[in-house]
Amino acid sequence: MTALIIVDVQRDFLPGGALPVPEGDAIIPVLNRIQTRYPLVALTQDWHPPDHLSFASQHPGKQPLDRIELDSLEQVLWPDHCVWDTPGAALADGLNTGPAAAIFRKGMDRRVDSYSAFFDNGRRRQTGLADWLRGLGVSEVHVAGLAADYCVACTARDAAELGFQVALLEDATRPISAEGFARIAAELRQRGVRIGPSETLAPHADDRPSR
Ligand code: VGL
Ligand code: ZN
Repeated sequence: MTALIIVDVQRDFLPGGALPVPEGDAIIPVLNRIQTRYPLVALTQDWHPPDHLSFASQHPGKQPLDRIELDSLEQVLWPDHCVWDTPGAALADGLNTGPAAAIFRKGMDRRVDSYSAFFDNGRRRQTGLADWLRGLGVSEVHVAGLAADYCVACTARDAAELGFQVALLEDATRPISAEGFARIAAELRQRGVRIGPSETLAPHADDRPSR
């Protein structure tokens, strides 16, 4: 079975939000269209405490996009974003969340960032997504959402490493940096991740198991 994982399609990552991804809103109609072609859909939410240490505001003298070392990991500093239970952390208004079976939240530990939907960046803790997918008989995952060069790429990389067949739906994601995504896309392809348009990669309606 193939699952669709929709990563971090939240208000703060859309134009006008705290950490806007250029054209981030353009993926919403695509996601709404393709979701129903999957037998299983999971959503993720970036979900930070107000004092999360990925926020530049927690490090006097630092600016967003500066890099620091955090708990012996390199950390990009971000504007305050996706603070749990605030409007900016809400799923995008236009996103149809009806078909989703579950929402996995990540980034709650103040001391470590969590780009991947599977693990924190230090790989100390799992989110439970891998076991949940396996328990439901999923062998293939398709990844979409925001941002292509951070949370979407890390989710695709970890899914491949965990043994899932992986596709990244390029028309259902947008990067913060196009150059950054080009670099990571090459690495993902080397790891066996297929990257292409949803039209060719997403299952066709008649592939769905009958109910
Ligand atoms: C993300 C930066 C910081 C993402 C989350 O969802 O790609 N990027 N937190
Ligand atoms: Zn974040």
